[in-house]
Amino acid sequence: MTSEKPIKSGFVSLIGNANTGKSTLLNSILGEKLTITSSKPQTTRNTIRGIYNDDDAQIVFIDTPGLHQAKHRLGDFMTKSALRTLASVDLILYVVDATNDKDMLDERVLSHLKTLETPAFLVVNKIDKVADMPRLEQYIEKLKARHAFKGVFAVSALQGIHTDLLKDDIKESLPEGPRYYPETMKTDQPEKFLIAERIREKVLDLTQEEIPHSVAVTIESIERDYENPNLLNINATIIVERDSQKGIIIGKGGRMLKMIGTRARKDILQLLDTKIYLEIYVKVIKDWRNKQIHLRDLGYREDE
Ligand SMILES: Nc1nc2c(ncn2[C@@H]2O[C@H](COP(=O)(O)OP(=O)(O)OP(=O)(O)O)[C@@H](O)[C@H]2O)c(=O)[nH]1
Ligand SMILES: [Mg+2]
Repeated sequence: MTSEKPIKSGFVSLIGNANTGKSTLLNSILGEKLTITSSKPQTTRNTIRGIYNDDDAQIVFIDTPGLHQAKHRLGDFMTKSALRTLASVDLILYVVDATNDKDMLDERVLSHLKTLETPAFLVVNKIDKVADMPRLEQYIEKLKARHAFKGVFAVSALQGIHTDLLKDDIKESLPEGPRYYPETMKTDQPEKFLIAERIREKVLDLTQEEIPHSVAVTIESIERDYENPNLLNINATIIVERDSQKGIIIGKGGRMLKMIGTRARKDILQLLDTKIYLEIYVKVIKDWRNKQIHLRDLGYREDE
């Protein structure tokens, strides 16, 4: 072994209600887009590790699905897997939306935090959108009275306000330890997952109402092109729950699917830094969100 100087390292879980900006915050601290984000609630469905490295620290962030009242087995899986991460991490970042009063004082989360020994930072996000600062300060006082947070931060994940400060304090709070992952590794997720998520993000951006929640994406194959080794051929499938949804995803004359494909291709090109050819199919699996067997096949596994 080399005589490396000791570093700070540990695991940090991001939890909070849907849409509070957990994934945006993670991407901001990592300095690049790892997890997808959207204005629709319940964007993140799996727990995803994002690994931050510098000379004197390694922080393994765990982005989790937003907590919500589950109406489907999928939702149930999402909330359970988010909460399961909490007992075994070094630090919890409880992310709340400064512009949403209901979100700010969520009794369920606060009482759950009390049952844990894991220290927690309160992260009040989206301060760029707050008009009435004194009112926000009052809320923060109320929250502080409800739980002994180890730190309290008012940030904007989107604009990078105070996120460096938060990162430094996270580092400070971690124990000395090893690098759990190689320095070059950015996530525990395979490339296929990251690609599928980029496609799902475009569906979330372009569709409304129940469609975003009814969609899953799988990658059937990724192959280097025989004739052009700089090109990757990617075959993906968008899965929906009903025939009518299939119609919406394809759109008039295939226009919607084309738009999804064009936007996803641009994004995946950045992710992989190589040219790609993207072929997307659309398939109906009736009521997949409520069927254990489909949830497993689509990567929403209880045991992971
Ligand atoms: N104005 C503002 N918007 C933000 C900020 N952070 C996140 N957002 C927006 O809030 C929305 C939700 O962000 P996400 O990062 O997807 O939220 P999340 O908590 O991961 O959501 P789930 O995965 O559904 O639980 C997106 O439209 C973001 O652009 C912020 O600091 N300021
Ligand atoms: Mg998210």
